[in-house]
Amino acid sequence: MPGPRVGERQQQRSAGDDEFAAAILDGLSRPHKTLPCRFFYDARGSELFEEITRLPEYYPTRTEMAILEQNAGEMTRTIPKDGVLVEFGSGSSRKTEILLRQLPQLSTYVMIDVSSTALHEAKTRLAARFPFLEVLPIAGDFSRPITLPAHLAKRHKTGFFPGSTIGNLTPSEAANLLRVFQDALSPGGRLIVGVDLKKDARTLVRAYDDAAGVTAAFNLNLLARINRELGGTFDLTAFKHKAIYNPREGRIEMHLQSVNDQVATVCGRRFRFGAGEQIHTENSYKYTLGEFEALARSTNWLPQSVWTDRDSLFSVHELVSR
Ligand code: AVJ
Repeated sequence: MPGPRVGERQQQRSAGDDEFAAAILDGLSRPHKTLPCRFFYDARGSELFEEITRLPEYYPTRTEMAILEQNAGEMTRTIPKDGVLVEFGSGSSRKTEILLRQLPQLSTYVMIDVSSTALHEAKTRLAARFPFLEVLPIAGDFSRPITLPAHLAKRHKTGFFPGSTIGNLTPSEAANLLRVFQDALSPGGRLIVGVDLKKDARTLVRAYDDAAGVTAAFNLNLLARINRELGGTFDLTAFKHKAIYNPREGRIEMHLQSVNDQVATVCGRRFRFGAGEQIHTENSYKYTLGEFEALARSTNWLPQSVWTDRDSLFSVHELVSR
């Protein structure tokens, strides 16, 4: 495959650009067009996601925060003094702070994130708030096998993976990720993981198709990003945001639907979209408590405790190594 052509408006190139271009061209070349949801989070996309977390319809963030606030003591009770907290995809580390407040003696917090800006900001804030805590940022993709610094090898490790990010993966990909975490946290690791729960389809769909149109803007920003970074020619007014609940798969799906027959160019390649044709941009899997526990057991984790809110909207699971 020829390398992506550098658009005239493109000023800077980095290693990530080629990966972005390759993934987009691959997704748009398939019979059922797809775009990977990990590319939602450029600067604008991250801003829009922050806005989503404050929407009245988007219950997961505030519900999970409340579950963490109410149960942080129990969640952290088995973490020893010289223990290590490892967060996968730490972002702003706001949820972690709830746990850290219960852990005045914790020695080390390892934060793994693709965004070095997010890592730097969070490290600065946490260093000021928790002066005795060793904060170790690791820039990278948490889904790749992770090697932690050698001095942590024998220390007890608790992984933290909130936000139901695990829901973006298919159940079999999620199982693989749980194995990657198990390897990174061994021997004797423990994992605190946030998982969105199955509930009525109406509540689910509204959380992904809000009245203010923020989720629509978030979804469409993917095309805007392709236009900005890959010299794309997508007409943003000719695609509509769709969110549906697929009960057979147990997932919310987001799509971008072409309003009419049209062509868009990306990296000098032309892609045709029929009227009504959809680009599948995200899956967000929902689990019952039992389904997630079974998934965890299939990977050798042992479900130990689970915390939910009174309306059973969201769950936080504690898994231990067996
Ligand atoms: C960050 C993956 C948990 O699936 O709820 C929010 C992303 N997409 N609204 C989710 C998202 C649309 C979110 N996660």
